[in-house]
Amino acid sequence: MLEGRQLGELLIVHDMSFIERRSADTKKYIFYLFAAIAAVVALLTVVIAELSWRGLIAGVKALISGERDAHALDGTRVPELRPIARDLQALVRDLAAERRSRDESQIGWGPDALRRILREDLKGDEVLIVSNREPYIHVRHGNVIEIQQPASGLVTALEPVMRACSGTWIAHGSGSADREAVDVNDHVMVPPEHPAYRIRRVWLTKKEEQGYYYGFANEGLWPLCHIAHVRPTFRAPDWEHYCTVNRRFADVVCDEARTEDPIVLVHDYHLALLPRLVRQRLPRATIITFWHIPWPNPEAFGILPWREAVLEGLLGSSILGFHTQFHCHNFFDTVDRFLEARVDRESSTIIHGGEQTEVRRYPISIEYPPAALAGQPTVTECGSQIRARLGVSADLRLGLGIDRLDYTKGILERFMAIERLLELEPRWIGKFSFVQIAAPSRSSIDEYQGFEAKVRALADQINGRFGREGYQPVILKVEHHDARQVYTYYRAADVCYVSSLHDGMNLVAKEFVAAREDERGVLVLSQFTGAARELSEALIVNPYDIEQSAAAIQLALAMPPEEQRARMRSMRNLIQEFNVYRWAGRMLIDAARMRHRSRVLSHARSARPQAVSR
Ligand code: GDG
Repeated sequence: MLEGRQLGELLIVHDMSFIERRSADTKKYIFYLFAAIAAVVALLTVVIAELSWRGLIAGVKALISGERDAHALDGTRVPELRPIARDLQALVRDLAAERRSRDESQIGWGPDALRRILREDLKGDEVLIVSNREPYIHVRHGNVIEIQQPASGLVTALEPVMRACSGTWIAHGSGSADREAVDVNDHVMVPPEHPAYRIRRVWLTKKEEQGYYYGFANEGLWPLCHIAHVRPTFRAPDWEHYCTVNRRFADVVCDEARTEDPIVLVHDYHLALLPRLVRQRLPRATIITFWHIPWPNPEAFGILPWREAVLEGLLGSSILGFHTQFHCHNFFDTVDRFLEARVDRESSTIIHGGEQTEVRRYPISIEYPPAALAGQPTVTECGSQIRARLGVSADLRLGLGIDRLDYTKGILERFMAIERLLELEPRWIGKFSFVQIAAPSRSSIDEYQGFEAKVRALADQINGRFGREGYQPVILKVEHHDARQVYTYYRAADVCYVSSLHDGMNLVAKEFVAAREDERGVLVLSQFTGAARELSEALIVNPYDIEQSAAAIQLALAMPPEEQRARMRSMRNLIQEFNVYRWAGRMLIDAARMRHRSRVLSHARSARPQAVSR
């Protein structure tokens, strides 16, 4: 029994250990089973994640190499990766834009390049240009409406850009037949021969035009910013009109904008308050303001009674452009002096009221080759045509000046230099004449009327002194010429003298060079123009120094053809390379970069809370 019991117990013991062993085996089995399942699940997760990541990386690689459309990544099947994918897309676009701006010299700068930037970098975003001056003016002469292009550096530069970009150009409708030419929305398509973009005209009363344009802009800001020793005039009612008209332009910009983030290109000193006014109503707009005239030092600017308002207006811009670095520095100094703002010269930025403005140098240029050059006769024929038109002998050497009739252009100093040349080198009497084309400008302002009278009087004095039957040393033409005629003159001249007392850039200097396919002719250029910083092969003079200027004209008239050619060739290369499309393209590329950055930032912000909630 015992044995049996023992056996039984043993059996029981045996059975118990068997059961325990069975249970341990089961546990182990379950453990391994779970471990195996966990391993498979982990493996699957890794594989899926790896595949997704590879897909993402492949997508990114494809994007970077330009093989794949940016939107392809939106389709990534892992929802958690979508915000990252979107940020990466934006980053890649940003990098591409940066890469393009670094490779700027590799781009063939023309209308197609601008269109490509608009299409690819800016995704066809809306572009609005705003300026006081319109590119085409409808003028009534009896029963006939004539279309004129104004003599304006701003129009010369922007018109080809706008032809390439389409879009809308908002400007003051100043012509006597402008109202007759527009549709019910105040739009008119231009250029008349091949409509490519539209003008939206802004209407001003005579009083407003008088106060805003002639008064504050041209009797106040224009002399304030140019060191030409004409005292600026500031009148409170003019300022009121300036504010009213800037608000009117801002209304029209917001009215024309079809999107909440258009690119608004604001031009010049007539619209200094506009950037801030537009920013308040379209906070997501990219506003690029270009100041076409010099920016003075803080002492000079500081006399403006409304200096803070003007600075704050301009700082509504995303980007503010000047022709030269010198003017950018003057602007930094001025803001530093008069506003509570963080001025960072290192990064060329100003932070004011929590908003950032980039201040940059964009030297303006011209279309190359200029449209007005197409179909011109040869240089020799142009020379003969112009001399025949002037009624002078075929071998008369010609000097040339082309300007708006403006006291900043140094026309009086130019004539004094001609007079001095004829005193010092009488051999030129009868053999050399200077043709001055002076397009009437702002003639309702007293200062301009007085200036015209002085210019006419000095020309008469020199002609009285050195002229004779059939010979005038100074041939003065106070009248508007069309652009083709202007270019015929450029081609006919031996010397072009640009003697500005102060000038943002001066496009006449660049046009003269562009007109000379024969690589002949000499440019005498004032050191106080923005152009002198680029065209160093010109004969650079101080126009106040009459002796030096006379000597430079003498040097120009005596310059051997090989030297003329070498200087011209170098300047022509520069203008060809840095043409107006590049000027506009650089600003648009910078705008694209800025827009991409802010999109990346806003994506990053919106992606963060999403990730947490999941
Ligand atoms: C401002 C800045 C800056 C002249 N007469 C006639 C005529 N013109 C054309 C010239 C040239 C333009 O006008 C003048 O350009 P500028 O650059 O010399 O001068 P602003 O008008 O003062 O221009 C200046 C410019 O803006 C661009 O930023 O360079 O510093 O002051 O294109 O050819 N054109 C026609 N008839 C004329 O009688 N058609």
